[in-house]
Amino acid sequence: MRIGIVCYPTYGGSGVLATELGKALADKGHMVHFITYQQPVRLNAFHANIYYHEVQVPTYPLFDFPPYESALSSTMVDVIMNHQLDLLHVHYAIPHASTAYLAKQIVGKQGRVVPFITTLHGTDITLVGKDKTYAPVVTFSINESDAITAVSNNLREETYKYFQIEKDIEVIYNFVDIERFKRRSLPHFRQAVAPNGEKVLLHVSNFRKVKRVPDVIKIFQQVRAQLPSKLLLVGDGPDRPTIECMCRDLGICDDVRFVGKQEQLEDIMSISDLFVLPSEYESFGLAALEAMASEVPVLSSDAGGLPEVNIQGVTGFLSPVGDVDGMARHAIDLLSNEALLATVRKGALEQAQRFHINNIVPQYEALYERVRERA
Ligand code: GMT
Repeated sequence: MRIGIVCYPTYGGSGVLATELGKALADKGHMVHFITYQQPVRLNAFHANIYYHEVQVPTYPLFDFPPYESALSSTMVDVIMNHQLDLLHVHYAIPHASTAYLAKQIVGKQGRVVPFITTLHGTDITLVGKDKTYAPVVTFSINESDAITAVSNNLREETYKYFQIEKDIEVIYNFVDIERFKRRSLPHFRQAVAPNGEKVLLHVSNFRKVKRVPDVIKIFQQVRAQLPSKLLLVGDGPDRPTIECMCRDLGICDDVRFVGKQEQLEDIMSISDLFVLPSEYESFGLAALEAMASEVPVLSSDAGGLPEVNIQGVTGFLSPVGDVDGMARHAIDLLSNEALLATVRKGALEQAQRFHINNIVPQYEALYERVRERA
């Protein structure tokens, strides 16, 4: 098939998932055309079946807000017509679903039928999408999609709760490349991060409010008081200055490393003992799944779709949002009990296998076939 993938090219989960999906589809022989405003972070090597089309947004003094959506729709039209796309798969509803709808109408006038699939990822529904400024367009464009998928049952339910959706939303879980995230022994790296055999806690996010990064610091402070430990913070975002201040105020800067937007996440996960994700909401928690594939247990909140991924006592531990003391207690119990740690690490890997890329990508391919037949 000739598939157009539209996503955010950034470090966030939806862009990562879309890029990994495109790469997997290309490996299976499909021709994949990425349409984004920047090269996606994980699209970092040549592949004969992958094409990249950058959306150019010309500016003009009249525009306080350059019309990105128009530029994106026009690029979609151009790629559909010139590369004979069979379908578009857009990730994150805003604004990708409405721009795909417009592109579909335009090519329809030229006699081409190109269905589009919208995959809902999380904040496009639970945070931004339900804001009344966007809600009418989001509702309309989701309903106009030829198929809709959500990355967890929780996100599916949230979508029906907040929007008048008239169509079926299929759940296709996020996936992980188990081979890529297979835990490896990296003694020199581990030694550099934790020279005295400290436990290594890890958090990966975009440092937005929804991630509750201050809770990560509070949990770490309690763990560190009981067990020699280090904290690695991967990613960047608006809460970082607050977090840095917190670390200084608590006098724990020597044990906390901000490592920025790292691409070699699998190496960092390979030297970690516990992944911490105390989010206010998480439709799925892709980074937690990647950690589990690296045999890293997950300490998370029980918000949103996290209980579908992280299983209490099996793959890690869950606590109510904001229960920092409970999370710290779980972390200390786990990290101070080698036998329990070994069992939970095994449980994490087994659970990650359920989300194996080889199980999930065929679900998208089957959906593409059904949508094409119906078009
Ligand atoms: O985590 C973020 O806020 C980024 C966001 C995105 O769209 O890039 O992530 C969402 O999509 C991911 C991939 O499906 C999910 O794993 C994340 O749980 C989800 N984030 C939220 O729901 C907050």
